This record gives sequence, C-alpha cells and structure tokens, in this order.
Amino acid sequence: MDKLKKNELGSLLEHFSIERKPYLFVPINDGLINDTYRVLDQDTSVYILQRINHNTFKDIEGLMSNVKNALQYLKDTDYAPISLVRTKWGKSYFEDAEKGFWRLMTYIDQSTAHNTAENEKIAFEAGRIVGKFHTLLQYAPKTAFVETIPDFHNLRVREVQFEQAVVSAKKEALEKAKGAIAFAKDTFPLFSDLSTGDLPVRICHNDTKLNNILFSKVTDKSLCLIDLDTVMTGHFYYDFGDAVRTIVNSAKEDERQHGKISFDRRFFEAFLDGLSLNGSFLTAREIELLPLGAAFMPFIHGLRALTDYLDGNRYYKVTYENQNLDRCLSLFNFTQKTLVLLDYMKITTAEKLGR
Ligand code: GN1
Ligand code: MG
Repeated sequence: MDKLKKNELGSLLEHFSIERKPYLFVPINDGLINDTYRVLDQDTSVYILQRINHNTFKDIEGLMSNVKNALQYLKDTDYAPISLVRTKWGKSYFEDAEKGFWRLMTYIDQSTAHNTAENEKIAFEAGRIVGKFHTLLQYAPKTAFVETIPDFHNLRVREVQFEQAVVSAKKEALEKAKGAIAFAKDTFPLFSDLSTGDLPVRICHNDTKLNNILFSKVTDKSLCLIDLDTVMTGHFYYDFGDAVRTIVNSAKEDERQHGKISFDRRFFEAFLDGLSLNGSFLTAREIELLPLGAAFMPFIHGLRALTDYLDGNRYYKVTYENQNLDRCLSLFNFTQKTLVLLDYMKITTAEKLGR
C-alpha cells in the first residue's frame, strides 16, 4: 500500500472525536496486512491509527463489531483496557473517499511489545495473559461474533486452497517450491486428531504471536493482547500454538538460516506455568491436544505462505519475490522440530496443566 503523507494522516484525525493538535505519525511496519501508525502528541504516544486492509477483511462492519464485543468482556483489574475512539458521527471507524477504512485506538502508556522472548519472564507473562484473555471471553455469546475470515484456521479448506494454487502456479515457482509442496502433502494427515469434533468452540484471538502482546515497561508484566482483527470463534489450540511458535523460537518468520530455528524448552515450560495461573477453563481433551496444536499452527502458517507464493504473492505484504517461500520454509522447518518433540510436550503439558 502507498505511504501516506503526514498532512494526509493529520487531516484523517479530524474525523475523530479528539482534540485538534499537530500530531506526529510513526509507521509501525511489523504487520503483514494492515497499515499502522503510532500517533504522538509532542514526545508522548497517544493513539494507534490503522488502515484496515479491505482486501483481507471484506466485512469491516463485522470486524469492528467483533472488536467492540470483545472489548466489552476484556475488562479486569489484571487486564489493561484499550478503547476505540469514535468518529464525530459516533462510528468506530472512518471511511475515506478511496474506500480506506480507518480506526483510532488509545495507546497504552509505558507499554512495549517483544519480537522474541528474551527471558523466561516474558514467556511466563505471555502464558498468563493468553489464559486471562480466554477466561474473560469464556462466557461471551458466540453468536454475537461474525466469522470475518471464514475457515481462517480450517486445515481442510487451506489444503484445498493450496491444491488450487499448485494447479495454477507458474512452472518456475512449482520447481522452487518442490520440497515444500512435498512436505505439505506428507504432513496433512498428522493433524487428523484435531478435527475429531470433541473440542469446545471458544472466542479466540487467532493471532497470538508474541508481538501482539503488550508488556509494561515499568513492571515487565503482560498487559493485554492487541490486534483484535481476527477475534472470532475457534479452538484454544490456535491461540496456544501461535503463541508457542513465536515464544520458543527466536528466528524470524522468514529466516533463511535454518540453523537459527530452534525450540527452547525453558520458554515452553515458562509459558505453560503462566498459562496454568489462568487455565482452569481448559478441558482434559483440550490439554491433551495442545502439543499437536503447537505443531499445527506453524504448519498452517507455512502452508498459507506457500499458497500465496504459488499464487503470485497477492495476500501477504512481501518485500522481495521469494519472501513467502522463505516464510514457508522457515515455518515448515520449525514444524518439523516441533513434531519431534510431541512426546516431551505431552508429558510437560500434562504435568503443568493437568488436574
Ligand atoms: C498476519 O498482519 P499481521 O501480522 O497482524 C496474518 C496472521 C499471521 C501473521 C504472520 C489476517 O497478521 O494470520 O500469523 O500475518 N493475519 C491475517 O506474521 O491473515
Ligand atoms: Mg493480525
């Protein structure tokens, strides 16, 4: 997406119910979907301004209604509140003349996010807050949430999309992705236990990678989860697996040096310890399948990146031609490393979460 000039961003804020000031904008380039800016008043960060990607999220009304619904339940002394700033017409987002959809949220002072878990406290705190998020949403009515991206983590549907991409891909891309395609085909059957239908449906975050968790700069404690775009129904192992893949492995999602990809057991165990503080909602069957979920999430992410690569990079932002393939190869490598540890993870999750 094109970069917007400062004065254009400034005039966008005039549509929201906030004081008019000469705000400054700092782009945050971590996300692969939306365009995000930190809004500063002098030296202080005060808001987060985002343009929601309408190609990815077709139903903006539904998305914003999910965010509003979730925020209503995410209230607790142990959970930092984020508020949506209304437009002057009382809406939760502003639509510009070019079909750009913008929302403005309050910024949590003295907060930070981590791309990698540098110590066990970060992993522990991540587990605690993911458990808190689910505890707070446990009794939210599921019918109030719209499926904004249907079948987001449905492996069967992602497999069909992948097969279609293989059929229509260019020869050269197929050749480069040969190894990844073979790995995907061999790996699908390993996850069949996850679709047995005996897991509760929960309101999930669906994008619990570590840098979607805010931490306090003052106490180092986790504060809340951000990026509520994909809050919708799902299974707990989605949120478990997505957090684990970004906590136990410090390599980048598109890391090419696979020697850097690893599974740090200390961080896995610390994450479980944190989760156990707020994990009483989990059923025995959910706990039993968490290890497989930890292998499932990097696999489905790798598969989506592979599908997008074969499809000509139309979904994720890329900075170079083969980036989606690099993402896939790195995520598949981590999937392999996780699958080898299934027995270890089973013993550890039972020990830490079993009751
Ligand atoms: C996308 O843009 P971001 O980082 O919030 C993607 C997630 C992936 C992530 C990979 C709606 O999220 O599923 O985990 O990239 N979100 C969507 O880093 O596809
Ligand atoms: Mg996201």
